[in-house]
Amino acid sequence: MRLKFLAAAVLALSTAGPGLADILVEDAHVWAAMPAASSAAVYMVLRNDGAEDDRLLAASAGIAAKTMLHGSSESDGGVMTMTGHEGGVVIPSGGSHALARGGDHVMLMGLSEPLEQGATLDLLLTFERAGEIRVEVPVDLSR
Ligand SMILES: [Cu+2]
Repeated sequence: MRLKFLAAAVLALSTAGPGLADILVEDAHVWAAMPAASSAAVYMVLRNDGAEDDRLLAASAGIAAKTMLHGSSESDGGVMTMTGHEGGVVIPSGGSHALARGGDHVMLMGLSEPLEQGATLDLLLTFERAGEIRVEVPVDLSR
């Protein structure tokens, strides 16, 4: 009970800080092909309720040696390639942008420990306007 209360309090803090209200992070989860994978992807829907476009500039997670913003594209031959989003990912005002399988994602590389189904991972997102937003992301290898 006590733990549950603490978790709720932390969640409230992370979404009610100054300047953070315009960006909402929904349905975030960490996915990897297997628990022992050395890299993983984080997917989520980013909603922007603000009057101006925002941009996801960077992400970081303590569990990963390196974290990057990636986009995916499929070649004519059906081969998926990932490329870095150097300029960030735009979240349109009044709209949303999905980081999803086969598209944009946060790439965690050089994981220091295996991913455990149901565990949560601390992810820090940096936006051009909204600043830093901390998200507790559940590991879900089943999706
Ligand atoms: Cu990637």
